[in-house]
Amino acid sequence: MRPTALARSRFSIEPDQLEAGSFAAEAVAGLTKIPKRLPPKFFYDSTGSDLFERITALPEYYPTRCELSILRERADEIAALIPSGAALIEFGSGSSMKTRTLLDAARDLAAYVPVDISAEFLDAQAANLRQEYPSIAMLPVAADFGTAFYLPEAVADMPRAGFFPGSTIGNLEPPEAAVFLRQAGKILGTGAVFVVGVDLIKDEKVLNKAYNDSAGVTAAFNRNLLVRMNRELGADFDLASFEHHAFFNRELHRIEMHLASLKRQRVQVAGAHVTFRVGETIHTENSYKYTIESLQCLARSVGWTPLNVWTDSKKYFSVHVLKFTGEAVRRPQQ
Ligand code: SAH
Ligand code: AVI
Repeated sequence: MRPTALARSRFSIEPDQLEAGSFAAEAVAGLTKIPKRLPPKFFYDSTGSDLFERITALPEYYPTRCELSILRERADEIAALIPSGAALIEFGSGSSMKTRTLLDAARDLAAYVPVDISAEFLDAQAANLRQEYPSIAMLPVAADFGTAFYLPEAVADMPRAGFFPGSTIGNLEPPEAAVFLRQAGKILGTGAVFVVGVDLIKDEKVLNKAYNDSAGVTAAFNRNLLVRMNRELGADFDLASFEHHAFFNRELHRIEMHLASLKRQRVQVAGAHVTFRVGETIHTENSYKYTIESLQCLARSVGWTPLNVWTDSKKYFSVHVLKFTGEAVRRPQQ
C-alpha cells in the first residue's frame, strides 16, 4: 500500500517536463520531497541579494563584522601570499565589500573574477568596482559555483588565488563542501592559496539571535523564496501563512532555516500542486558551524594544506589560508 505521507503531495505535471537544474525543476523536486526542501542558492535574486546586504548590517548578525575585522588586520599578510600579476577568483562575491580590503592591499593584482549566481546584482557591483579600481581587470562570471563553469579567457595564463568569505561554505552540506573545495583546487591550480571565511561553533544564544533578528530582515530574506516562486514560477503562496523558523541544531552543529505553514493548504508551483499540513515546513537553509580543526580536516581530505588561520577577538569567526597541494587539472575548467 502507498504510504499516506507520499499521498499528501499531488502533481499535475511530470517533473521531466521541466528543464533539468532550472529553478522550476529544483523547486518542484524539493517541494515533493519529504521533508520539503529548497536549495539556499535560490534566495539570491536581486531582492535576495539586497536583503542579504541588510542582514550584514544587523546588530545581531556578527559574522560580517567579525570577518571584516580579521581581514582588515591581516590584509597585508594575505596580499603577500598572492603572486604578482595574479587573478583573484571569488566564489559567491555578493557586494564584494570584504574583497576591497584585499584589492587595496594586493596592489599588483591583474584581475578580479567575482563569481555569483545573482546575475543582475553581480553586474551592478562589477560596474562600481571598475570605477574604483581602474587598473584591475574586473571580469564577473554569473554562474552556480556548484556546477562546472568557465573562467574568462583573459585569466587562462595568470596565476590564481581564491577567496570564499562569508561562511558561504557553511551553506553546503559537508560532503558538498568537500566536493566544492576539491573543484576549487582544480580551478585555482596546484600551489594556489585559498582564503576561506568560516563561522565557528559558539554559544547557542548568539547563534539563534543572529538568525532571528528583531527587525525581521532574516524572516523577509527567507520569505523572499516564496515571493520569487510566485513571480517566476506562477506560484500562489500566501505569504502571511508561512512563518520564519530558525534554530541551532546542536547535534548537527548547524543553524536550520525553515518556512512553516500556519495552516493546512494547497499551493500551486510551476503547474504542480503541493499540499501542506499545519506546521509542516520547507527546509530552506542550513548554515553549518565548524571548529578550526574540523574545517582543516575537511580541507586536508581534498588536497588543501592549511597554512594559517586567524580568529577575531571573541573567537566567533575564522579566516583560513589554505594551499592546494592536490592534483590540479586546469584546462577543462577554462
Ligand atoms: N561573499 C559575500 C556574500 C556572501 S552571501 C560576503 O561575504 O559578504 C552568499 C553569496 O553567494 C551571495 O552573493 C549569493 O548570491 C552567492 N551564492 C550562493 N550560492 C551560490 C552558488 N551556488 N553559486 C554562485 N553564487 C552563489
Ligand atoms: C551567506 N550565508 C553564509 C549566510 C549564513 O549566515 O548562512 C546566509 C544567511 N542566512 C540567514 N542569514 C544569513
